[in-house]
Parts: sequence; C-alpha cells; structure tokens
Amino acid sequence: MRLYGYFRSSATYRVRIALNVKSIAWKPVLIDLRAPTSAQNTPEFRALNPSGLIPVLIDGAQVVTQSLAIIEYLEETHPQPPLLPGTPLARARVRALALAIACDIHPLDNLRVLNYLRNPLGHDDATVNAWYAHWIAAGFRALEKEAQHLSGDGRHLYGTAVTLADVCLVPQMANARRFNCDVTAYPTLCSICAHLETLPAFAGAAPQAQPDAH
Ligand SMILES: N[C@@H](CCC(=O)N[C@@H](CS)C(=O)NCC(=O)O)C(=O)O
Repeated sequence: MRLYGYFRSSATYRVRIALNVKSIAWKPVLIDLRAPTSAQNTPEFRALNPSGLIPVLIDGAQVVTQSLAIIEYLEETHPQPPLLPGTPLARARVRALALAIACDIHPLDNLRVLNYLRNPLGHDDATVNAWYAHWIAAGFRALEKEAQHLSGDGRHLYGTAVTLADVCLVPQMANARRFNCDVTAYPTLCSICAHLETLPAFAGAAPQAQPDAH
C-alpha cells in the first residue's frame, strides 16, 4: 500500500498508526503542505483527491480518502488486531471518541482554516494561536471527562486495549503540544498518551520518525 501524507499531518499520523498496529507494509508518498510548494494543490494530486487533503491511501488500483474511512477499510480488510471492540455499544463509544477528535476538534484547527484566518481575514499570529488553543481546550475538556470513566486502565482512551480512539488521540495531542497549548489540565489524556507513545506502532508513526521530518 502507498500512503500520501506529510510528517506533521495528524490525519496522516492516524493512518500510519493503524497501518503499523496491523503490521501492514506501506510506503510513504510525500506531500509537502508548506507554502509555497503546497503539493496538495497540483492537478495530479487533485485528480486523486479533489478536496486536496491528505491522507490518501492507494491499495492496488483503489484510492481511499478520509482518515477514518481509510482506517475502517483497513479494519475490515485486516481485522487483526482489531481497532474496534467486540460489541455494538462498545464500538459506538469508541467511534464517538474518535469522531469527537476527527470531526469536532481537528477541522477547526486545520492548516487551511488557520491560513484563512490569517489571509484574507487578516488576523495576527496571536489571534490565530488563541483560536487554536480555544478549540483544543473545548475538545480536550470534554474528552478528559470521558476518559475518566471510559478508560479501563489509564493507558487507553477506551477500555484496556488500543482502539481507534487512541489512534485519533495521540496525533491530536502531538498537535496541541506543537502549538504550545497547555495540556496540564488533562492529566488522564496525558497519561494515556505517555503510555501509547511508547508502543512501537505509535512511535514508528510519530512525525519525527518520518523521512520528511525536518
Ligand atoms: N477529514 C479529513 C481531514 C484531512 C485533513 O484535513 N488533512 C490535512 C492535514 S492533517 C490537510 O490535508 N491539510 C491541508 C490544508 O489544510 O491545506 C481526514 O480525516 O482525512
């Protein structure tokens, strides 16, 4: 499989973790999101994914977009080890945690949103950083409460095994730290991430471990 992505892209980071958890062989195709190169805007990449967003997974002749759809595709084609638990209710809980990150936090702090706030809306870096931190805090406050009763061991966001929820949490925490957000108010989330980051599947997927890391 080939994965179009960028070392700092947290949506790509999710897919890298899932591929590693499932021991699926994959090769990176590097898409440099930094202006002015912005490789996601080339006609070739837009032909693969008209939204111009990464990640994009190529499996044989098939193109799969959207990180959570990609991970569910991997879950169905490579069921072991599972990233979703065994009962409908537990799966709903895990998906709810993952979606809280992927739909309610991440899109508000995405690069194109931050760029739009700067230009054309004219906000300065301090205002953009305040926007970023506000949406992290709003999302993480709620997740911290969820984690306190859904984590089974203080080392996983749900239960006692790695799930899709963990796959989404670790990249979002990495982003929050990169933007200097104060995460000390979320001790459960921090201890979960501290454990997960030691696992080889997560460590190997980390931004600093990627070939395009600077
Ligand atoms: N919902 C999409 C989000 C993808 C996304 O926003 N990717 C970011 C990188 S993490 C991106 O391509 N950003 C480019 C931009 O904002 O211009 C997914 O989960 O795959």
